[in-house]
Amino acid sequence: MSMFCYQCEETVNNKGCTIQGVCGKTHDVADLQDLLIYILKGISYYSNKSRELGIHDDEVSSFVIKGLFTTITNVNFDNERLFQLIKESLRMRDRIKFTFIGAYKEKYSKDFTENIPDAASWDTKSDTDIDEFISKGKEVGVLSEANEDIRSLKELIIYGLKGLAAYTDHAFILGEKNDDICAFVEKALATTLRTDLSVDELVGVVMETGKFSVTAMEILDKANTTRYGKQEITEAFTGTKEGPGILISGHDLLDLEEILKQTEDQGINIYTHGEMLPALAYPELKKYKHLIGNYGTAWWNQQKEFEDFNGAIVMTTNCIQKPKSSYKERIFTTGLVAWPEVKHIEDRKNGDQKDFTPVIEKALSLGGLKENAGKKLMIGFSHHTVLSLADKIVEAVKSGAIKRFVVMSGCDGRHKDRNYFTQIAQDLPKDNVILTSGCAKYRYNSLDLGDIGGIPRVLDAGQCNDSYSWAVVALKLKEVFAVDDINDLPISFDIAWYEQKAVTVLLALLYLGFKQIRLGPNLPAFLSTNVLNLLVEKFDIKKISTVENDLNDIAQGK
Ligand code: SF4
Ligand code: SF3
Repeated sequence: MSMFCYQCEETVNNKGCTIQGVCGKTHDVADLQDLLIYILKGISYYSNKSRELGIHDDEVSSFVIKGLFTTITNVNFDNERLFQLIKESLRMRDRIKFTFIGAYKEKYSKDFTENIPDAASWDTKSDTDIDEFISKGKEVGVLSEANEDIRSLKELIIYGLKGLAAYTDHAFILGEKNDDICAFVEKALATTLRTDLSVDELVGVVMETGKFSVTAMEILDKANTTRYGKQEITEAFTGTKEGPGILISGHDLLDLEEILKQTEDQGINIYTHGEMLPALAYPELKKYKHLIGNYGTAWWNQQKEFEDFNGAIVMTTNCIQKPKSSYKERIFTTGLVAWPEVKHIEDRKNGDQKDFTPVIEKALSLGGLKENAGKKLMIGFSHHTVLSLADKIVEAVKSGAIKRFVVMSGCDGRHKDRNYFTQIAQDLPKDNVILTSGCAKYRYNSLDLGDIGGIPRVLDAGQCNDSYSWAVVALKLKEVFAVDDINDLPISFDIAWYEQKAVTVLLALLYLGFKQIRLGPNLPAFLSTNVLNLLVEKFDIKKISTVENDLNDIAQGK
């Protein structure tokens, strides 16, 4: 076994990637990511202790958030960047360690003598030797926890934290800071180093991860709407216009905004891809006339779609796949995304914008795209929009015109069995409304599923983090219909998962008390039999079944 990773839905045989990742992650990258997570735990050990003394360090906390985000599926595939990041993590750990040791001595007039976990004390012998890091990574990876159930719960926490960190990072970038989230992340990471915790105690941390997942989605929602306004119902164009183009993928709206500003009046058309589609519904982004529309579908189609897009491409967050030689020269990464030998647009310095000049020059040099008609996609149904239609929706529910809402949020992926979600969308009774968000929607958002009295049968709230909207809407419906239990509402869940942000969304839903969630195509490989039984017992969670069975269950209110 040269590596071990089972954090995403496409892991080999739904057990684990052991030679190299299905995602394209080499075993070296996997080991380096394992070491990075380990050092983040060590940082958190000191950070958490410092917080107990009333001290925290914002820079260290932001580093932990970015470090977690870096290890999400399909973000960073670059050994060299990870090597530098681990060295930086050791510096950050020293920094918070000295702060803590000094503060401790000052408070108690004695030295701190507690047994320090290896994650907080291990150091490199030579900081030029990547192999030393790789072999340490092998030693401290997922399987270093021998107890299968404890490992399962700890990894469930860590994967939840990764997604939560991604949302938090996006919010922080837009100026929406929240130290409570950082304090929790550090506490939870430090907890995963403990060897004395029971299953029940770890389940408690899992639930708390759900609670802070809600907070992270909430602050990101606030950050997005404060800067870009509330989403508006928008007909998104999905064709192409003649002329040079830039395609922006991923989740980072600020990157998109800066590209829009830097390309104004340059004759370049800007297109969204994958999870960037909802950007077309925000007033402060759609006001740019050269933001033309959306090109392509979900991340896993990118090799074909990017090859066909004769323009420059920018990956702002996950999910990048191995770039084909046909477009390797015209794809760029930025932020935490990295692929070896792919040009990287460096971070903002001193509050300036990123410099997207290389992307712009590349787009202008390529000759451009041809005119191509495309159909329109209806987007912009965040909680603000949906609640503004509340009277109409409540009336439709009361009259029986809408019988049920089916939340089908989440991720898309390449497995053929994900056709299940297309079939469910097609075969649901015509009085059911699909609530979606995340890239899962590409399985059905171009089908003509019609509307119910002017309410489209697919309501798209936006990116995966906008699943938050469905929680807000459900809580509103609970109030309007005066039901005691949120599970008494006519809402079913059919969630598609792939990477760790979907784990975060799932934990948020569980924290909010939603039960009978169907999840698929596979249940996470990192859930041990006992942990899965526990989730089934507590939340009645289940794997998606056949289309026929699940439609039957949905019809019976499950
Ligand atoms: Fe395998 Fe998924 Fe891990 Fe990649 S992220 S190595 S595909 S489990
Ligand atoms: Fe999609 Fe990667 Fe998860 Fe943000 S872009 S939902 S898979």
